[in-house]
Amino acid sequence: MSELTRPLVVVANRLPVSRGPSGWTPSSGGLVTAMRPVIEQVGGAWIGWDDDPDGVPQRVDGLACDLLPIDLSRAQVRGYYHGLSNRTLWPLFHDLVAQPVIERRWWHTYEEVNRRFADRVAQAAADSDTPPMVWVQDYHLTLLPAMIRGLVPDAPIGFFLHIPFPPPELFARLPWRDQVLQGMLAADSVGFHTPQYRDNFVRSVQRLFNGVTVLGDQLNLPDGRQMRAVAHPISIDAAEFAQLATSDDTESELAELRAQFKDRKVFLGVDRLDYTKGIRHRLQSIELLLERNPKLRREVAFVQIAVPSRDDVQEYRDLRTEVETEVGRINGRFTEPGHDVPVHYLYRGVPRESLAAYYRLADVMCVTPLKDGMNLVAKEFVTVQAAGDGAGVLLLSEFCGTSIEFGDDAVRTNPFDVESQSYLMESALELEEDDRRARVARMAEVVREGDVYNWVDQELAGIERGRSGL
Ligand code: GDG
Repeated sequence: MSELTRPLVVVANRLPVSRGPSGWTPSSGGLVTAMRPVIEQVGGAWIGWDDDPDGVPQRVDGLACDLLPIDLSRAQVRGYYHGLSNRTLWPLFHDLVAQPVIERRWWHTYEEVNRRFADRVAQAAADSDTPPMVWVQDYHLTLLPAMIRGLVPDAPIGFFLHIPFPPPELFARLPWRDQVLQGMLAADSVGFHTPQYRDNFVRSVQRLFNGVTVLGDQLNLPDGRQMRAVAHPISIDAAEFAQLATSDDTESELAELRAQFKDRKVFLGVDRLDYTKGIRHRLQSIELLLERNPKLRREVAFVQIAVPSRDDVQEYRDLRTEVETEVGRINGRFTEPGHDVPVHYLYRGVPRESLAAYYRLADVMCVTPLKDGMNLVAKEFVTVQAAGDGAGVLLLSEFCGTSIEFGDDAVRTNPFDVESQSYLMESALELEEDDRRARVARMAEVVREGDVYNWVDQELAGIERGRSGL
């Protein structure tokens, strides 16, 4: 574990807690799990937007840090979150798989909200004897490192981008490209999932600013400062998922699912309902597959778990309509009298044990985004499969960060080529069982070796190193 000598302040769009029937609990994501031991060791705070009408408690059992909420007005949420973050930056950073919307008033709100976050960091720093290490997460807060640098000059600052960084010629379309880069460059270390995103960032900096020199990971800036741009692939808590894979609850869910899908091969998709995830293209491939192979209409089932996401945004509501129309059309065309429908569509999230049971059940896991920073579903799937001695195939888009780590052990697909993708789905069913099991085991080993604890260590050590100019 990282040897931090100062308190840590994490800044993210949301706070890492959620309110359930039995009160407030830490959220279940990997980032929160991995941060827990570090925060327990050095103490600190987490700053994030909170919209709970009754407010968030200052502490929640199981998370040893102060929760410092930021409340935003409806107009701020519209401009900063739904607008600039999710309708401008999100599509632009995902290689324009949807058209970004450029709205100057959103930009002003984005600046204003980033400033609110920075002021909160400054307050937290004022309460601490030594300047804390500040670790900023993601595209909602790109301006924050520069703002914090102005308010707390001695704090080591890190920034991690959870989504891709686009090629310079796409990034250059952003009217506020200089401000975004200046914001990020003020950090001591800026982290990306892959060397390609990192290089895109560095090339954008070189294209837009004169006098920047690059030496390995280090950038020497015209004002004499040095900082680092690094590739640190995020991951999951592999041990926790391996345990979940064979828990009693998962086993009993799995037994029910196996009875439900008896004698059928199961293809699985698990995604937020987002246009970057390639769900429509996937359904089109399924349609072609069933068109070509009447026999498969009874022999396979496609389960798509589509977790509701950003349904305040028009593009996401449109996507839902398109996906549901496609599911209806496939089932309408290919359901045979007296038999079950080929596509099972769940528009909801499921509990973790059910998710693990679906991962174990799947014969082919379809992770086919058009663009995805990393994609943790793929890592969770191989981990759960391997723990259950499974032999499921991972059909994996070449346009996500995970594909770099898994190489040819996944069946790699170009999701834009829906016809080839439909043939790959077919051939996935034909791989030998021993081969499939060996591939899963190798991919799970890759995940085990680079789990989320490892990622947190790399990131925090990188910030220290960036700060000290090493
Ligand atoms: C962003 C980047 C990057 C999904 N369905 C259920 C459920 N999930 C959980 C999965 C997984 C997480 O949600 C999704 O993570 P992804 O990485 O796949 O995708 P994004 O949400 O788009 O995340 C991405 C990530 O940030 C981290 O940097 O990898 O590229 O886009 O953990 O398990 N969890 C439960 N029920 C569900 O139905 N409980």
